[in-house]
Amino acid sequence: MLQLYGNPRSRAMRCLWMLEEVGRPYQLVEKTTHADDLQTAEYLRLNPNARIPTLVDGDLVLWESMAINLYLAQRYDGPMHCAGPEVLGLAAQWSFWAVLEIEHLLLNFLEHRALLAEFARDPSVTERNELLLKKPLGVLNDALAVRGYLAGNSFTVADLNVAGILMWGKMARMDLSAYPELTRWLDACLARPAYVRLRDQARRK
Ligand SMILES: N[C@@H](CCC(=O)N[C@@H](CS)C(=O)NCC(=O)O)C(=O)O
Repeated sequence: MLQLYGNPRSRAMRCLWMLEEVGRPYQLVEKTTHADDLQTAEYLRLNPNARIPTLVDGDLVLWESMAINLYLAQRYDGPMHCAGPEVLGLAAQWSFWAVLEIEHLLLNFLEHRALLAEFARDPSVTERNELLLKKPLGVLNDALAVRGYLAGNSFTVADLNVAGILMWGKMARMDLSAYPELTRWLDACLARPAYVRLRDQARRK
């Protein structure tokens, strides 16, 4: 059975979301981000970066959340399967783009808006990051104005990988009103039953 190491309050959430969309049986092996959970000889053999998530599928061990999701999309038939090289290319494009252009800025924004202890929050960081995000979020908004989803007319792993990062903006209550197409699309992605199920499970814990 597929095994995913991680927890839903981390980047493993986007892989759990993908696993739920794919609908194959899997086991979540709970790992926190604490060093004593990750810096063990056993886990370092799976992921020498000592980070989560990690996917184990038989003899294959994969780390990097975006790669895990692109793999799962190719591995199984069904609605999340990339229908052709164009969809796969677009999914890779948007996944790399999201990691390189928005992930760090959004995580940093979330930390300084909500995650850090009050005394450690710096409003100048959120202000700066909001400004730096204007260009990439504009690019995303414009792409979504042309077609409803990132790699065609239906939800694919491209949408999941980008929305799996943009959900941090929602969590941080970032004002996204300047990006109406993005907002419409993000709300549709985050209303998917697979995501809602996981989010509700995580809230109950
Ligand atoms: N680029 C990696 C980043 C993985 C990552 O940084 N995971 C965090 C949790 S969200 C982690 O394991 N942190 C523990 C640490 O850095 O010590 C991915 O997308 O999988």
